Amino acid sequence: MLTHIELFINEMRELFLPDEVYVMDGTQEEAEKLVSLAEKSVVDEKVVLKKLNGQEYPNSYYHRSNPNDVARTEHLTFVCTPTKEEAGPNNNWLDPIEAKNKMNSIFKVAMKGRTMYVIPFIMGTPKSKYAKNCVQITDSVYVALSMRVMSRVGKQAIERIGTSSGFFRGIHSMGDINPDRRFIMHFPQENLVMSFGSGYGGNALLGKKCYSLRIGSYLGYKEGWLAEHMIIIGVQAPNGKITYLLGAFPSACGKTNLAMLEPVLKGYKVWTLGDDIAWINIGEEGQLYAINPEAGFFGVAPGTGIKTNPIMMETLKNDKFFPTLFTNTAVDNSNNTPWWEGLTDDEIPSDLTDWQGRKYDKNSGQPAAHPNSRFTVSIYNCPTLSPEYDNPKGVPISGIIFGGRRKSTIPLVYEAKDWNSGVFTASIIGSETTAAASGQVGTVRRDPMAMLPFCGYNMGDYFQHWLNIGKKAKKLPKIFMVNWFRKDDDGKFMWPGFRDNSRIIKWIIDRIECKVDAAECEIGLLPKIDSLDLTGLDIDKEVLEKLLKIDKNDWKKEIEMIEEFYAKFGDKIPKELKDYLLELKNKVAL
Ligand code: SAT
Ligand code: MN
Repeated sequence: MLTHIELFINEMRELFLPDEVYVMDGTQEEAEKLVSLAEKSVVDEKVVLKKLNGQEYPNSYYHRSNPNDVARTEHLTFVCTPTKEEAGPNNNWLDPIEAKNKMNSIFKVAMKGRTMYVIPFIMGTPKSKYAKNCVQITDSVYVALSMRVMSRVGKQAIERIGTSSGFFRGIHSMGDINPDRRFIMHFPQENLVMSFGSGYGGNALLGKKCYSLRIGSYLGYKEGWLAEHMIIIGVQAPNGKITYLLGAFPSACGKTNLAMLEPVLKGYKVWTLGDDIAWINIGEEGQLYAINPEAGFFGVAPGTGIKTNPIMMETLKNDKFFPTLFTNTAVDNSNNTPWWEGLTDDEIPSDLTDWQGRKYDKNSGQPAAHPNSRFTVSIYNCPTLSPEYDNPKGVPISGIIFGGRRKSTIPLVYEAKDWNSGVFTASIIGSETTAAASGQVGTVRRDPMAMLPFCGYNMGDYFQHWLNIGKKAKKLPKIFMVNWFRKDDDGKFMWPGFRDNSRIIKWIIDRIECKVDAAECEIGLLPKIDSLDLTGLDIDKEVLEKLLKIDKNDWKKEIEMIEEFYAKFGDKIPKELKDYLLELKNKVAL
């Protein structure tokens, strides 16, 4: 009898009619073989991978994508639930039968002349009961190699699946990389994603946003856990005690930098467990435990440098894992290394090839690397990787930090009074758009829990699910909101940010340990200035007061925006959250 994996492979072979089928075993030898194949393959008129300078960047290869395929395409991403209401106003919706017919017709014969790669993989550490089994099909060797970095690919996944049919199925083909025929379709009820026409991370590495967040959040809703867009860190205090925290931030808020923070405070150290996704379960003693389902970082290159994130630079230069990929950065021809804006403070190298393969002209006014150019690197390369990263139980979570980029209104940090008001706080996250995101620069976009593009079901139900987790768990983490980006009247940042953010992390830990008092205000609990560790920081008391000030007029405007946002979800917004909003409205009206 054929196993369900074999049946799936046969079905895919008949649909796609590839010239060859290759099942990945996950070994280093295999990766070397696929890399050398990619060095000889031309896709979309470009060699798929080019070797970079191995002395500077060990195991590193360069990839250039089609210029039309450089980011997630949210308008072409669908959640195909039986009813539109289940997907909610936060998702594009298509009827599942219609969506499948559409995809099956564009998939037909799409791999003729190509190899079909079968990628068995596990999201999560193999011994964990929280880990999930998956199989992805793709016709891109670049995607296959990227999956090796980002997840646990190979035989162990096949063994774990055995004869069961209960694994995630991800079906991907590059097609002709035509943005008019590019679709990323999710079928949460069937544990299935179909993706066509893009090789970009979030569209094509189906274990990442598609499975670990959109499908994962739906599974969590059904099974009583949470799939979140969060970093996981362990903060070690001078006494050696490690406190595990989660952090959720919309894009362009320094999430990856926080995951690898080098605290300015003496004796503190941050251990990295994840920079993007956390799966949170109710574990021992009713406490929340988190695992990072991923095995690598798919990070934005521009802005990553020795000053902003030295740990990531070390990660990229580490030779532990094969391979590391750079996509759509520029290349410095003088030494065959990847280059991007913000890598160094020095002058721009004189002989650069830009991300589109052209000789770079410094005076063009354009960046040499694409603003969303990326590196794909194993988490095992990270020098601050927590020894607990592979713990099958995950790590016990004591605090959750939410944040956004706001020039006003939101104080530097505050604590929610309890779980439910924390859920409210997370549900109202807003962030100003930066040049890196599409749309108008500087407008506030609501992004609850930083999950708006990634929640695979109705966000109103998702809020209720968060409240329910609070009822089920016995020992809940404290919830905090931070805003590193407040500006003064001259438009200057008031808080130094970066490594100094460790001062706020310390306050958060002190609150978790009930070591310091806080001051109650309309929105929650604020630090008393003398309970912040400001050793070695030159900052005026007035500035700190402003950073921690609640301006009722700002909040009146904020509440109007929140009401507008909540209204989109109609009756689905839980009563608890509506009540909090009303209570807050009354408080700031006084
Ligand atoms: O590929 S990801 O979706 O993880 C990165 C992004 O575009 O946000
Ligand atoms: Mn992300």
